[in-house]
Amino acid sequence: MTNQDVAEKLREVYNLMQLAGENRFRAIAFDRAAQTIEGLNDEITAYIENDNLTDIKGIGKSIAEDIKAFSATGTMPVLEDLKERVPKGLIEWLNISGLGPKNIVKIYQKLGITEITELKEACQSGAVAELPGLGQKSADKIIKSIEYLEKFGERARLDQALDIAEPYFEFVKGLKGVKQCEIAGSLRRSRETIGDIDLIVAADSADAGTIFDAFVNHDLVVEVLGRGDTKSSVRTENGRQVDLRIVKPEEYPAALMYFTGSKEHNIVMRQRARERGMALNEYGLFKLNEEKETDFDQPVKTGSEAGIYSKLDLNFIPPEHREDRGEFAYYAEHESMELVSDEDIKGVVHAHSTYSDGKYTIRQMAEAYMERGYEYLALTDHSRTAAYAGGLTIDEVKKQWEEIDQLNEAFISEGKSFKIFKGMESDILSDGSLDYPDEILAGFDFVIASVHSGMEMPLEKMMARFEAAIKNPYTRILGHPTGRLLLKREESKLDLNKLIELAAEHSTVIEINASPWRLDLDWRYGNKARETGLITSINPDAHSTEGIDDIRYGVMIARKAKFEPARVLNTKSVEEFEEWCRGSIQ
Ligand code: DGT
Ligand code: CA
Ligand code: CA
Ligand code: ZN
Repeated sequence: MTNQDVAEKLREVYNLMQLAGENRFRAIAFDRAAQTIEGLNDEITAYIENDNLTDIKGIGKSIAEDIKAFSATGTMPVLEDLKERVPKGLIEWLNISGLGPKNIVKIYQKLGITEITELKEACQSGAVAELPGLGQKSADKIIKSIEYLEKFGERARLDQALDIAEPYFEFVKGLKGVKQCEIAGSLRRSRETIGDIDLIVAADSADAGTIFDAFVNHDLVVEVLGRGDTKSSVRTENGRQVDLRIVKPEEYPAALMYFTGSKEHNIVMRQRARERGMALNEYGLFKLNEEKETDFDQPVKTGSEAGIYSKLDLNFIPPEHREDRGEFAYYAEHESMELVSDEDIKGVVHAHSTYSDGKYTIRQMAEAYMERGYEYLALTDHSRTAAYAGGLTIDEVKKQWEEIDQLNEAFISEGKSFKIFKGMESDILSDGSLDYPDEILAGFDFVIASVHSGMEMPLEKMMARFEAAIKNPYTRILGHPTGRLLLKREESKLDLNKLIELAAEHSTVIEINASPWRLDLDWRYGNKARETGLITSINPDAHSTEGIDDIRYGVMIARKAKFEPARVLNTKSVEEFEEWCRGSIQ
């Protein structure tokens, strides 16, 4: 039973409670508990064994009992009870934007339908429009949302969201009357998936109309979802919703902070404000009056986000750390945290060539990296068991080594200072062994060990498999540890806290796979990684020359996971990387 398993169960309770019309605060307690458990640095099972679950912030007696029941029986009485009361199909309705739990229950009770397809029909037939408090407009909105869900799903990957947000941001920034503009929301926080895109603009209200006109008429827009005095929403070509909010210049810092989130971060900020006799909301920071209410006539001068943090006895918290995962304790004490950035990355680790499933030759890949200013390419084609990906036989490995030697010599004679390293992405076989005999493994400069098959093993077997791989002295890096494909394929069952401990103990690097499909090691384990001194490597897993540019997404996630340059392998210079390969430095 992993922390993730427990969190998912608690969230299921939360969703069902909303539909069952349970007390809202009781429901939210389950959501908060799920969030806390996802962020734990230790295994929940240890708390169960020691019978001290209630030591965890936000876990009360009753939820502790539920967790214990889940651990003992695989379910919880509260969940079973809810499942009997709430029809299964309704849970999916929560994904329909503009349809809250109250209306879901109303439609279900009056019309007796539970499937999304039935709901769409009921909206089309006029049955939903006749219900009190709903109407034709609501029904049309529901239809649109269902069609949108059918087509695009709820969330987008980071790269898809940036592809829309960046051109939009550049466009809005240049409009007349825009004094300040920023991308807010989950995208500013560098989350790995994005619901909708939030833009915040500071402008005088006299200019808002023309700014909104330009916004809703932009080329990327396929549908205008709403147009108001302070907010407009559009749907774009790739299905993403973009919200634009225009605020008064003096409200901008607080609005930017509010709409950057996260919700959990905002809640703590508001508490801190109250503890200091102030109120924080999306309009600003204000003094409290004698009745302890927000006194809008007494704004506290802040000037910027940093100014707000400072009034609440905090140093500036970078957006990527605003998740209520330890940032308050840290930034109360420290002015800043050193974080890796794009410029720190010196070399490219984890790339494929035509020897396995890459699109380009080794030389073409090397030249593309050289052009981008990198010092080295640590090439890692697939190993022989990965036949579907053109894994290399022992003869092919030897041939590749020869070619790399020749290329490195050629670079020297061409006066290019660039080096290719002989790496391998070896499959971790189901028993945890690597894919070649030791005498071949010894010939590589380094080996990345990755799981590519048997990803649905039970937790214990999977952990034993990884443990064997980590303990193999030829393994220097673990590749994409969870095997997930975001919004497409689930993660393998893994105890990641334990895996990080093991890897750190054996000086094994765990990569952050920078492909926007993967982005694991997940940033949620950043605190654990920091605590154990784990080293990562920001690896594009490039199968083409364009794939290299994915490094950017990996850097975003590494920053969110609190990695400083010294704990990122590929910030090493070519000489340092050579030494690392020889095993003389960690
Ligand atoms: P997303 O769009 O699902 O990827 O995630 P966000 O974080 O961008 O969420 P979104 O777009 O619903 O709202 C943007 C920010 O606005 C969010 O991060 C925090 C703030 N916010 C929205 N609703 C609430 C709320 O009910 N309470 C608080 N405290 N903040 C909220
Ligand atoms: Ca958003
Ligand atoms: Ca939004
Ligand atoms: Zn791989």
